[in-house]
Amino acid sequence: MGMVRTLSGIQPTGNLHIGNYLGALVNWVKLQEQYDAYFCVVDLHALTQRPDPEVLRSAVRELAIGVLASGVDPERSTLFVQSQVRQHAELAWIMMCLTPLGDLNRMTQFKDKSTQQPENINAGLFTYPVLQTADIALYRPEAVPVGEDQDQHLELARETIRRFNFTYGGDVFPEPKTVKSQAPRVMGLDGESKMSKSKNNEIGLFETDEETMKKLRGAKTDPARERRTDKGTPEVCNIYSYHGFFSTKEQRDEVAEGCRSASLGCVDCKKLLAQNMEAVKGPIRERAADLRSKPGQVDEILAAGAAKARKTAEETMVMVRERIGIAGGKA
Ligand code: AQP
Repeated sequence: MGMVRTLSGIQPTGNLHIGNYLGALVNWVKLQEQYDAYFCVVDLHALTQRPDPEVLRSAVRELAIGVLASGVDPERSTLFVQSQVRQHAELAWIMMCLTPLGDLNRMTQFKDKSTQQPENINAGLFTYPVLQTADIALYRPEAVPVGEDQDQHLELARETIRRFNFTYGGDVFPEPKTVKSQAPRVMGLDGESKMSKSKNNEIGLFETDEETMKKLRGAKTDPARERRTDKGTPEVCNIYSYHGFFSTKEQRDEVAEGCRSASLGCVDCKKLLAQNMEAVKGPIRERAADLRSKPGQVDEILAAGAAKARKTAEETMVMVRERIGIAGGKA
């Protein structure tokens, strides 16, 4: 029996941050060991922000480099760019005809994005979750790893997939279950919203430790610690939550104790964090630099990934077209 399939995507909308790394990439690297894994750079989704074409082209490449440098292995996983597989757009239209407007009206990400880009509230922003449904359905995965921010979209995808199976009699699509990572919602440096490429609250995966420390200096901590001698509560401090991902148990205990007793100042707490983050980010940055020096190799990986993805996607589309009665099915 073949391996169970998984699929996930990531948007080329800016620099990768530690929220993407902890919430998605760490999980992808683990999943590729047990699953037939498809990972996709979703450039069609990025069009909702109307990026400059050159900026988009280089963001796609940079993102692919970041994914590879984080440990996604092209020998084990299929890494590809969404726009290189035309079937995504085809299935999106079919899924759109199965998605009630009312369901899309409930999507909170649309409301957030409309506030973020009030001058460009385009239809793509509204139908974004339907393209995401198509991205998933096309590969018929049983498991989809995402952060908490994508829960609502995943639920919508499952409902639409159920509706397709019910309407067209079938077993074309399995219902994908959500796979949560160890860090489903990494908060931004503001401590108020999730870390996000577009919110200017992120720690970049490729940043040096000096750059990270500079950002950490201004980051929100426990508001009770106004002065160096104030005692704090680590559980309410965003910086302490980052220690949870990057520091050892022993270090975390020391930080917690130092915060409660005020024997450790916020600056030293942040320095330790920056140092531990660097131990993770440094090797990733080096691998990324190496990949940047070999653009041909990255192109080859993406071309091979797209060829494999197209084959799987077309197998699905032949079944779909046949079921719904349009040209290009087996019948
Ligand atoms: N803060 C986060 N904590 C945990 N997981 C996160 N993810 C994103 N932010 C966090 C997960 O990363 C994967 C890829 O995300 P994406 O870039 O495709 O989508 P996004 O959620 O739109 O990411 P951003 O950074 O917030 O981008 P913008 O600002 O462009 O919208 C997903 O699995 C996501 O859950």
